[in-house]
Amino acid sequence: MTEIYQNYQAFSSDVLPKLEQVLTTELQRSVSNSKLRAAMSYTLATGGKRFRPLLLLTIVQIFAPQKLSSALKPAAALELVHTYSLIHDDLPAMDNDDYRRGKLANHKKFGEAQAILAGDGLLTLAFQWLAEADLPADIRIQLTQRLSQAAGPSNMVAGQYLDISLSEADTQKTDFEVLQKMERQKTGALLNAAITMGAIIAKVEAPVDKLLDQFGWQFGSAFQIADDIVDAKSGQDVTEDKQTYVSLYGLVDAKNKLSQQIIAAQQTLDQIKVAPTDLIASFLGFLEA
Ligand code: GRG
Repeated sequence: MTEIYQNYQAFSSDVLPKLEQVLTTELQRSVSNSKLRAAMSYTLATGGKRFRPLLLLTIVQIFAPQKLSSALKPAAALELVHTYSLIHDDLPAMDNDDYRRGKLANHKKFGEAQAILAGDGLLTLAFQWLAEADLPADIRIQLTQRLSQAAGPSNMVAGQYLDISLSEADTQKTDFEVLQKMERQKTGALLNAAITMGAIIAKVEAPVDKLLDQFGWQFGSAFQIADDIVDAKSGQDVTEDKQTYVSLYGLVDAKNKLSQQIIAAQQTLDQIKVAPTDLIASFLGFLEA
């Protein structure tokens, strides 16, 4: 029987253990080298919020709850890509961070070459899991297209490339458009993919699919501003030459921008009349500063 959830809390506490189960058992099944598997599962298991898979599963729950169990593997694939990006982002050649989520970064725990390979393994495995998902072939092709487009050289990789170029450039301030493009590619695209992959699985039709796509970008933008505000409040990234919404506008204006983005995203959801969107609107609550 398909569950009807009263609120986001009830939904996530039911679905999260199922997602964790898929991540653990599928990783065990897919990676035979136990040392490589340990390096891959280390960052996967160290306290991520699982935002992206939860977004995907929430969309499926709203529009096609009977497909929730077959959406678990694509949702897990999304978390693999996110985890790879964090491992590679922490490397000395990139952001050079020794810690992630309060624990040693992957390369500090396992060594640099091992961390590169753990990231490579996670990224590649994500597409294996998409190909293996218990979904029709046309849906699996669409999911593959969407995830590779979001994670690859037209979005996340390009965003990271631009970020590194900006950090290395000897200029004072990045202008707003460049910062927005970088963050849209680097962070927004994968969050948008979480929502639109959910819509693909649930076979959401026009015009609602377009509204969800729009919501995905708005959510991604709000997420990034919220992340910059959290970093600034905790003293991270403010002394470096890194450009963020806070370094560009100051804390007060960044908070105003965040509020505007949250309102715009909620207005997009309000246009979706075919299904109640409260579960997905709950995600906006997590971003409020
Ligand atoms: C290496 C190609 C490549 C890309 C890396 C995503 C990314 C690009 C870098 C991460 C840098 C960063 C901290 C960006 C800000 C937004 C972001 C992705 C925050 C972390 O996401 P959360 O809050 O993380 O969902 P958890 O820890 O909950 O999984």
